[in-house]
Amino acid sequence: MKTLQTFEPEPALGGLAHTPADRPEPILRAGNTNCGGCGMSIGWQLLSRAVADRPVQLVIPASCSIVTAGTYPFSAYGAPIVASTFASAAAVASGLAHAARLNGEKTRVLCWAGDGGTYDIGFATISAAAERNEDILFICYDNEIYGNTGGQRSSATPQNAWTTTTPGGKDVPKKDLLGIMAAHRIPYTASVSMAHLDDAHRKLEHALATPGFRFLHLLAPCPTGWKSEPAESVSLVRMAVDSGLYAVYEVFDGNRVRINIDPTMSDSALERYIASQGRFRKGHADLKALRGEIDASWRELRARAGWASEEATR
Ligand SMILES: Cc1ncc(C[n+]2csc(CCOP(=O)(O)OP(=O)(O)O)c2C)c(N)n1
Ligand code: SF4
Ligand SMILES: [Mg+2]
Repeated sequence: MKTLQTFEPEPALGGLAHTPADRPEPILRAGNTNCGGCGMSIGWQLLSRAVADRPVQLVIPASCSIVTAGTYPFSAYGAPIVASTFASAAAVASGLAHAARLNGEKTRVLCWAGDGGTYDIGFATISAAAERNEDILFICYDNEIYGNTGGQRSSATPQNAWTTTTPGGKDVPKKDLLGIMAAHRIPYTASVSMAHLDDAHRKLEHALATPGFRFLHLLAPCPTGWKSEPAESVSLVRMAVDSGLYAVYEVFDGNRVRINIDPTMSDSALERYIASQGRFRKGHADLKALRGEIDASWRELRARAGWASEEATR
């Protein structure tokens, strides 16, 4: 049964500001329409916990996340949300951040977008807002496909993954968006694992408190698109981290790199990660080649963090 609640805009402020008293509930309310085991839903719970009673405004471009909101006058969200086009999300958020500053509000402005909206279609305004160092926290929940429209490939889709537009498996690797965002020399760039809650919470807290453009990347399993078990979403992220596939690190001002989790580089975690997802079941995943690519990317990351190449501890 749906339990969507009515969203009543605050007349004097156009519905865009709220005080802590307005949100005694999580940002994403219970009874929303997301699939079971949706990593994006888990991401919202993490964000809600970090935001706590801070006043926030959110911009969400086209994605599963904006479908989640429901139809006016209902909303599954317990915070003010602007639904934007893909291309304008970071520009809309820039405007909101400037308005908040000029009005003397303490509101934090956040963009919450999928990989399609971040890596691909919205990238121009994201890059521009990052270059201007706008006071925005941009969070990309990355389910590695265009989930909302039926599971087409994005530039975040991993190599060999089956999608509706890569029926033989994607033939090029995932784009290194974290590296690209860090190259903008923004104050804070980090990857967030939903399987490592203390680290995730610390990063969200830091990102909320830091001024300027901050970028967080959240690997967000999508049971529907990944053809995985809903109950395994958090375990899948843990496997991705343990195997070295998902590097958990942060970059300050584009140059100081800190690795947060030193993975065991477990081959069995990598095997289980691939075997647990139907999107890799077309037989194209080459584990040996994947291991080689993971090792190479870790050599590079370790060098950037100032670690000796074989250093095994934090
Ligand atoms: C310019 C434009 N092109 C295409 C669409 C159709 N569209 C809506 S949501 C979506 C997929 C979004 O993918 P992503 O950003 O990864 O979010 P997800 O659906 O996976 O949550 C697409 C292609 C659109 N709304 N606007
Ligand atoms: S399609 Fe994927 S991202 Fe979209 S609501 Fe379902 S599980 Fe979540
Ligand atoms: Mg997506």
